[in-house]
Amino acid sequence: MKGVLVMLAVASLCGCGGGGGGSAAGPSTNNGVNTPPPAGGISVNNDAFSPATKSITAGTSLQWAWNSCTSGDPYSGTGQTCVEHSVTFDDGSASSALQSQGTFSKTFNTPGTYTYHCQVHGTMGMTGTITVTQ
Ligand SMILES: [Cu+2]
Repeated sequence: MKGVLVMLAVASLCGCGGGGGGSAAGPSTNNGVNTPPPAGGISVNNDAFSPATKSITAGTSLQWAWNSCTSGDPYSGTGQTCVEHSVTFDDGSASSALQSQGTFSKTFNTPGTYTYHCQVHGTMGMTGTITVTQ
């Protein structure tokens, strides 16, 4: 029984075009890959986390998914642009990179209230709160 071709990983959904540019604050232009958040996940939109507040039980792994690519630059109005955002925890615990697409996951094992913000837009109100209960 030969000839059974094992499907090569179709997992290469890589849109890997953009290098993500160096400047910390500027939007980066690339092919625009948005990632829908999984059920129960959080969408990283331009200037807002959605939902901004979330309650989970201890041991839950949460995923943030970047949806910051738009067909028009949200600031200048033209072009395809993906804006860089971060999920940065106020307590200094593990956080995402400053990135314009992709995902970030974190598991919360200890009950408490965890606040986070975007490095770039936190002062504009791009903040979130995770409440972890037993
Ligand atoms: Cu941001």
